[in-house]
Amino acid sequence: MRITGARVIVTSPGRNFVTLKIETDQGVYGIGDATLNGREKSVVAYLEDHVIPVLIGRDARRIEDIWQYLYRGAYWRRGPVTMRAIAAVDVALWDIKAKALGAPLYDLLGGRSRDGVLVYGHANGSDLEDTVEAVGRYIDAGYKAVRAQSGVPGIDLAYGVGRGDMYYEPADATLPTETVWDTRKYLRYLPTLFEALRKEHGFDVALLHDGHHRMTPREAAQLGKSLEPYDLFWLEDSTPAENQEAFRLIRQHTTTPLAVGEVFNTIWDAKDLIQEQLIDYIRTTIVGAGGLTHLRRIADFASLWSVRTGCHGATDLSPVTMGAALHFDTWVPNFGIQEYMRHSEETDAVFPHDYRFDKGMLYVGDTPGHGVDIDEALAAKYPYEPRQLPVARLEDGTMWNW
Ligand code: GCO
Ligand code: MG
Repeated sequence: MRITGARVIVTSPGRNFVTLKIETDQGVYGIGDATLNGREKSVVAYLEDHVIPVLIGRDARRIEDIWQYLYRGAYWRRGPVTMRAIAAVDVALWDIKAKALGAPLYDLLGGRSRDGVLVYGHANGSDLEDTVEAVGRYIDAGYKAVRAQSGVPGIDLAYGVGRGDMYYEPADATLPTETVWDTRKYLRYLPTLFEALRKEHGFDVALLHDGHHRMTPREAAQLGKSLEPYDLFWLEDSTPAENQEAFRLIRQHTTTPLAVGEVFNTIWDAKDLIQEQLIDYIRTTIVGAGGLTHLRRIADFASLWSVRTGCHGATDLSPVTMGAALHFDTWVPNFGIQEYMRHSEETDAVFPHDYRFDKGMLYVGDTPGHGVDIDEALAAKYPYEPRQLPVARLEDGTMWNW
């Protein structure tokens, strides 16, 4: 089965998405997501200039060999741009193989390990009361797990807050929005938020929180400790993880479960975190970490150390990644949870898909492949719109982590 063509489709039905479509001489095609939020065009160029030319004529069934060719052959390894381009090719090829065999993708991975996939939604509020209500709306909508982000008293504009409920979108402007940050205010406030959440909603619902790389390891340890009475499902990205050892300090001081990895690209970013059992959940996902071929490797390695998966699933990952991730989640033995931010209706229409939400779970259907397609005529009606992610500064103007 020869690859006869490959094209990049950029569309912006509410937000930007980059999609790779690979065609074969047997009429079967596959699609993969290559979206890198705020840096979309760099992946488009990488695919068009350096990847597509070497794909033409190759045997589409040789997924592993093509992965190794693109990874080793580039010489310049890893990085978000390279690994997203490889992910797009990899997912499109898995899609093709599964379609050609007439099987849903999870069957090629090893078959179903579960009926449905536990997901968590994003509740955002501008203050404590607002956030307690927002979490309530998710519980009413059937969610069993909810991530709670809240405005912090005394901080004007912080991450993930008060910009719409179900359709939160951080890439909100042509040039980066500047947000303000103060960790001491946040550390004082957050336990009061989770105390109120547990008081109002009880302990059955799983609650999660994202620190978005804002704390030092010591501060993260303090936060984890102060949240212990509220039984979090996880505390995510409490500190940056370029230095994997940083998590040792956090781990020594708290039993709050730790999750990290949405910005990781390969197993090398997570190796020490996993094998030293410094985290509980690994957040790498298909589009971020080189596709199913590499994510599967990370998950298998993680399973040796009782680390479970918790794939990134924000709206900047297209429905193509969501569909492929759900097939992965349906199979992976050490599954933890899947992030699920609903896409807009415009996005859903451009990417018809075979997955559905019911009572806090997502279910994939039995359509051959990963079950997500692209309506190219509709996609063409939404031209690219430059958008960038925000940045954060401390109150004195110092640049901080976002
Ligand atoms: C999450 C993330 C996102 C990111 C976004 C960046 O946990 O879902 O932190 O909200 O900020 O994916 O593009
Ligand atoms: Mg996050």
